[in-house]
Order: sequence, then C-alpha cells, then structure tokens
Amino acid sequence: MVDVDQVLDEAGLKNPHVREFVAYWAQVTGADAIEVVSAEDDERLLQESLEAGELLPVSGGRYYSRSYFKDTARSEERTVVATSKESDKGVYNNWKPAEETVATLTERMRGASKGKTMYVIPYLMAPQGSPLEAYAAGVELTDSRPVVQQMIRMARVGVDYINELKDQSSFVRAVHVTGDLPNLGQGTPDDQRLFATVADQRTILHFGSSYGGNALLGKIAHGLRQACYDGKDSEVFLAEQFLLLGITDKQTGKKFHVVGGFPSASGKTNLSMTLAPDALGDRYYVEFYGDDIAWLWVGDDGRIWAFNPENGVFGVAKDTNEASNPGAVEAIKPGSGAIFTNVAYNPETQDVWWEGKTKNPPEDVTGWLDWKGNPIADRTPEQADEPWAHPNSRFTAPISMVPNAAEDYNNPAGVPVDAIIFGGRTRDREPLIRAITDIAEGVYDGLTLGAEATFAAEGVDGQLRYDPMSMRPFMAYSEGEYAAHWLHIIGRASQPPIFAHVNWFQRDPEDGHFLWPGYRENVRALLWLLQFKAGEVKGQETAVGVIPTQDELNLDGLDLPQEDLDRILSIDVERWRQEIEFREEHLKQFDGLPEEIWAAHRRVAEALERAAQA
Ligand code: OXD
Ligand code: MN
Repeated sequence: MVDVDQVLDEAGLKNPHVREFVAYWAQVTGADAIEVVSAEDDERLLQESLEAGELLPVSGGRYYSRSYFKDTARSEERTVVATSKESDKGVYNNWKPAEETVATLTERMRGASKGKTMYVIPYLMAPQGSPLEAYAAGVELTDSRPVVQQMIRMARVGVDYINELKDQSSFVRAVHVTGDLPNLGQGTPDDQRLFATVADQRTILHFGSSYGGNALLGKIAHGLRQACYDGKDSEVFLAEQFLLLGITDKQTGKKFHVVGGFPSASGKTNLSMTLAPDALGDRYYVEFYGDDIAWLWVGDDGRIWAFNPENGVFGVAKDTNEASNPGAVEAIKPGSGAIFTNVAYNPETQDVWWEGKTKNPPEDVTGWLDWKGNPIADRTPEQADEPWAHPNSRFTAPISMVPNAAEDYNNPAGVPVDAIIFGGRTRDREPLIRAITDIAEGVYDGLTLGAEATFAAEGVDGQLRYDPMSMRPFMAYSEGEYAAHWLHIIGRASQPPIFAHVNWFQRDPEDGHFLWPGYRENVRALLWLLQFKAGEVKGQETAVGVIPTQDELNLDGLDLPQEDLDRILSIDVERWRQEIEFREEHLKQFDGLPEEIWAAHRRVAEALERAAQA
C-alpha cells in the first residue's frame, strides 16, 4: 500500500480536501505508486516516457505518441452527464442518474490501476486570479504519463494553484483510469468505456481510453461540460466551445475581440489562428487567444468579457499547412516541444506527416509507418489509398508557441467581447456574413447552427446536422434552460456584443468551386462586422440579418468574379424558407424553449414570407 500522506507531504500538497480525494481514489484504483506533478516536471516525465517507449522522438525535441487503434476519438455515445435531477435531462446530454453512474464507474475503476502510477495533476482552467477562479480549479488523477504531458501543455499545472484556493473545497474532482484497452469491447454491445461528468457533484469519472479528448479532463469534461453546468448553476457565466481572437486597427489604435462557435470541420482552428490578409497586413493585426473554449461573463462595465481557460492548443493535424494555418505550423516547429498523436511517423528520420501537410506524401517511403505503426512500403495495391495519418490525428502545443499569441492571453481580467459569431460549413443559402443586432435573434441563430452532414447518406439533401452553439457534445443540461441562460447572461449586458453568422464554404451550383477564397481573407468579413457595429457602414437588410454591400466589404488586393460576389452577398429566399421548416422541427425537440426564441423564429419566418411575395 502506498503511504499517501507521505507522498503528499513531500510534494507540499496541503489542501485537506484534495488530500482526502487522492487517498480515496488511490485506494479504489489500487495504483502501486502516487506522484504529484507540476509543469516543472515536464522534462523529466518526457525522458521517462521516451525510455519506456510511450513516446518516440520527433526531430527538434518534439514527441510522437500512438494511441490504441480503437481509441482515437471522443466517444459521444459513451459520454454521459449525470446529476441527481432528472430535469437536467436534455436531447443531447445523455443524462443519467448520478448515484448509479458513480457506482458503476467506481466498480470499473476498482483495482484497474494496479501495477501503475497514479499521477496527481493539480490544475487551473483560467489565468490565475480571474473572476471565475472558483470554477476553474481541478485535480485530475490519471494512470497515464502521456496524459500528464498533454495536460501540462493544455492547462496551468502546479500544486500552488490548489493550495492557494480561497475556498479550499472548490475544485473539480477528476479521475481518469485508462483500463485494459484491448479488452474493453469498444463499439460492441458490451462496451466497458464510460465517460461521466457528475455535474452536481463537480466530479468527472472517465474510464476506458487514453485518447486526449476522453482523457484530458481539464479540457473537455471540465472546461466545457462541467463549466457549462457551473455557469448555469451559479447564473454567472457561459462556457462555450468558442474560439477567441483579437483584431487591432493600427490606424485608429482600436482593438476588437471576437468569439465564435463552429461545428467540427468548419474551420474554427484555422480562423482562431489566422493572420490578416497580406493586402491588409499594414493596417490590421490579428491576435490569437484561443482555438476551442471561451468562458464569458458580464463585467461591471456592462460589457461581456471572456477568456480562454486553456493554456494550449490540441489541434487537428489534417490539412494543417503553411497556407491553411501558418501559425500552427510555427507553433509545432522544431524546438516547440510539440507532441503529435496518431500522425504518420518515420523512426529513421524522426519525421512526421499527415494528409494535407504537403500536397503529396513523401516520395521516398523508406522507414515511414502509418498511424497504426504499419510500414507504408508493405501496403498492398488495395491499401494504397488509405490515409497515412488518422483523420483525427492531433498536435499539442502551448499557446506561448503560437507566433501571434496575444500579449494579454494570460490576463486574468479577460478581454471585452465585441462580437459573437457562428459559422457552419454550408454549400448554399448562407451568405458570407449576416449581422444580427437583436439578442434573442442572435441566440436563436446560435441554436440553429449546424453544418452539412459529412456523409451524403447521413441526412436529407440541404439539411444540416444541427449543433447548437457548437455545444451539442458538451451540453450539460436541458437545451430549453440553456437558451434561457444565454438570454439571461447576454441580456444583462448594457453594451452587448453584436451577433453574426458567417459561411466561408458556399459553392457554385454548377461546377462546385468555392465562391470565397477563405483562410486569411475571412478577416475581411469580420472587419465589415466591426465597422457595422460601430455604425460606419449600413449594409443591406434581409430577412435573416444585415449583409454587406459590395462597396462596404474591403476587397483590396482580391480579384473575385462578379457573379461569385453577387451570390455570397445575397440570400436565396426559397432555400431559406425550406430551412425554416427544418429549424422548426429541430427546435420542437427542446422542452421549455423560452418564448423569446420562438418569437425570434416567427419574426424571421414572417420576414422570409414577405421577401418571397415582394
Ligand atoms: C474536440 C476537441 O474534440 O477540441 O472538440 O478536441
Ligand atoms: Mn473542440
């Protein structure tokens, strides 16, 4: 038996509530050893992992890890939110009763860390000293060393964060046990994996994975699911799967901040790390704050404030290259200490590759292994087209490595939010940008956010897979209450942000080409929005919001066909009338949706009817 007290004493971990929590789970999981970690331990832990073969070296002091081949993504079906209140049940949160969920997980975890070390990771999901600190502290227990290294990059990790808490009992209790991965029946009726946020106990219990999205409990389970619940429970804040960026107009010296929700594969990471387009670079400077999570609250000045609770980026590698995301390329360059997971790896050259890193894979396949560790050179002709990297392969890097990271990303006060944007991948109907000034209509727009189903077979043509506010996998309580909480928080702001919907993905109906060049040029749409908010441009009113006129959109240095511009700066009323019907069905699923949201829906529907008749 480990002497828990002795280990915690030696580590200087004084918080009595944390000590009690560690002792309890050490006994349940049966770990052979306990180790308390801080960010300063990174170098040593990396060396230990290299020696153990858990990590492999990538040139320039970077690292490679491969996860079990059935353990490469978040498992939404196996993820639940458990509470003791059935009224927390929503359409998306997989609600379960707390008591039986805790009992099931305790049994699965019993003795499951035998032979392993249990690492104690005290962390903070906020810059230290923030007004939301009471919701940001946590302790993750994990039996996986690579999870520790990822947490050190993604959160602020150290004993002091936990010892210095004003309310010593206010921290999230997070337990991660990997389990015997080859024997968990992943994807079968007897699947043993279970990932639970026991939200009203502020406890997270995840069993059966070592993949980041299931195992970095500070990020997704705490930063999003638990915080979503805490935000509502306290009536103080919103926790959303949002990017956060800043734009400075060097000419006027003004700085703006934008947060935004995008369903997966809609370009959120690229936009969050974007730079100004070359032609506008002399005037505008874009800064990175966060690519995945923002917490938002009402400041004393009546504005909405936000910060990114994370300390790093856990980005999808696929298609990351100099053109799509130069900031990410820089953040993971030699010397960055980046960790790559499930990309292709060459142990001879210590190089990594993923689809879209370069146009074609390396010509000389000598030494190259695909994400499962199989030599590319041994592939049969039938296997030739299989991807080298897993489509959800990732890189992990601290924010400090991102070249345009904002100087104040660590400021506990956060930044004031000027705009809240939503954007899905939509091939028709959605213009480049439409601004929404009414708060209820903005929240309604977020609730009806979606992206085209990735596979044609998944849905009706033109119908979206709805992903309200891009929070579908992280919603912690009922959607009706969630909408009410949004109206409540934003409604309390005397200087609310403007809302907008963006779409970079409209295509030509005939030949399918993208009508807008995307990437860095997307900043032009945001510049128009900020000008519109400031009353400097008027735009054109439509039934679904205000869209830029062609003169208002700064197109300096861009040469786009007139036809394409006409299409992205107008709306297709007939397609919108069809969308309204889909939306109605979507919203009807949600119990207790506030009347303001239904009223916003009716206003938009009626405006479309008038437009159709005009
Ligand atoms: C996600 C992530 O899975 O950010 O959404 O990793
Ligand atoms: Mn995400």
